[in-house]
Amino acid sequence: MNTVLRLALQKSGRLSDASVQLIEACGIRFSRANNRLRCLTDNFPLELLYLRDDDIPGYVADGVADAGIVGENVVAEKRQPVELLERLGFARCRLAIAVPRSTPYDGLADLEGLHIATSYPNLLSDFLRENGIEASIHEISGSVEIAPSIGLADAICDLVSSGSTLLSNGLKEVETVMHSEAVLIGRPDLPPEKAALLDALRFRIQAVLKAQNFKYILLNAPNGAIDRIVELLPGMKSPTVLPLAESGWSSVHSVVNENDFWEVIENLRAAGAQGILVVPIEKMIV
Ligand code: PRT
Ligand code: ZN
Repeated sequence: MNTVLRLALQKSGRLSDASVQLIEACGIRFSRANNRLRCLTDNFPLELLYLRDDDIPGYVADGVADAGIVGENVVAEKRQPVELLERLGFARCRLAIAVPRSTPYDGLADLEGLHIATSYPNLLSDFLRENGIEASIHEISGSVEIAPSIGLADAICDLVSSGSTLLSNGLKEVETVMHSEAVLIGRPDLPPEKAALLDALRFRIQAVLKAQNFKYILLNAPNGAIDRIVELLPGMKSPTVLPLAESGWSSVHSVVNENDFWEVIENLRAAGAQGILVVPIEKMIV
């Protein structure tokens, strides 16, 4: 039988759409029939399993799935023997401790003796132990943010992204326990044929992620400005410089990192660049 790699994705939730989009951006085609919990892809030896996110680290550790896409927070909480292979850059959030806005808070010592409600008892107890704080942990599985207002806890430890849920529940964020994003995890002991498939998938994922961080840039400049412009645009190896039909002018092509994009553009304009075009890159193989 041909080897197929089994990849676990969240069935429905905050990770689902972005996980599917990432697989599609890797050029892998599939159609998911309604409510099916597994599906084979058309043009890559890959089977997708749709699971609850909490179950993904365990299924990967047990070998039911070979790899999975899940929040780093869930991987850290579940403490299963899986390997973190790639950070995927979506579903960014933080696990944070929050107290009612009316509670004075000057630092970690103020958590001493409190009852803290959370769905992340392992991560919270590690954090409290590392900081020498004795507090009691009340594990609940959902709606953590209402625990203080119904008298169930003095504080909470929950995921935060925009902060608006805390705000609307009269809470303030006081400590960060961990930062998280979606990650690709894998079984450490994959047989060689499956390991080769996982490597091929990772290669495609890396190309997609790199492309997301870079833009392709084209500009025109007088020849006298080219040296300075080339310095500002290192590119993948070095920028391409082509003569324009108008003598004394050249066109420069390169890639630029999303993070320092605006600073680079301003510096390029100051150096004499004109007609700057910036276009997205679909895949980037370096
Ligand atoms: O059904 P299943 O068990 O699969 O899903 P789930 O309900 O357990 O998880 P889901 O879909 O809510 O979240 C999946 C993953 O998304 C999490 O494990 C995180 O890795 C990531 N993620 C990113 C978040 C958030 N941001 C987030 N804001 N998960 C949950 N939240 C919740 C948070 O718990 C709180 O209730 O959103 C609220 C806070 O959001 P803000 O924007 O108001 O701060
Ligand atoms: Zn869950």
